[in-house]
Amino acid sequence: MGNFGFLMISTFLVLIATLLPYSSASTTRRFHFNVEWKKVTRLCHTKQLLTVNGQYPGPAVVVHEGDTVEIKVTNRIAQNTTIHWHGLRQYRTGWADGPAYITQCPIRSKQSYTYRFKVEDQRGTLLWHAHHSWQRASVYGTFIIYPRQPYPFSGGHIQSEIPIILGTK
Ligand SMILES: [Cu+2]
Repeated sequence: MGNFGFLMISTFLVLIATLLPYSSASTTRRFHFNVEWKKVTRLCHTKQLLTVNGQYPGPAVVVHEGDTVEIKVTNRIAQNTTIHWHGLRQYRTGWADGPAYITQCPIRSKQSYTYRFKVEDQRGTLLWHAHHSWQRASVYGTFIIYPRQPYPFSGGHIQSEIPIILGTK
């Protein structure tokens, strides 16, 4: 092997060593949403409520800036559905945004769709909600993006947090 060959291999190894820490640093966070009916009792009245995983409000999606997010949504009702990640910037993944008939076909009954996107250059408390017909009246939840650590405020840690979702019916 000549000097040139050795130089090429050395350069290649240095390149691999430089890139490895970055490729393994990214975390993928996975969630499974079942859109389903649930019997709910409030103030002595029981009625069917459209929910995700039987929860109202639905499950919180909690991620960190830089994470890849995979949310598999399974439609367990008779009507079509989709979920929209409200306020989230989709960089090069517009098809994962969620509005039915705008960025995707609706998820049909008994079918699933996996939303896959990376959360980049954004942080804070957002909202996800159903984006088909009026399902958003009860199908919604928080989407929390923590900033990269250390946190950019004094003390560097969170004392307490209470997500508040404002909804109408
Ligand atoms: Cu929205």
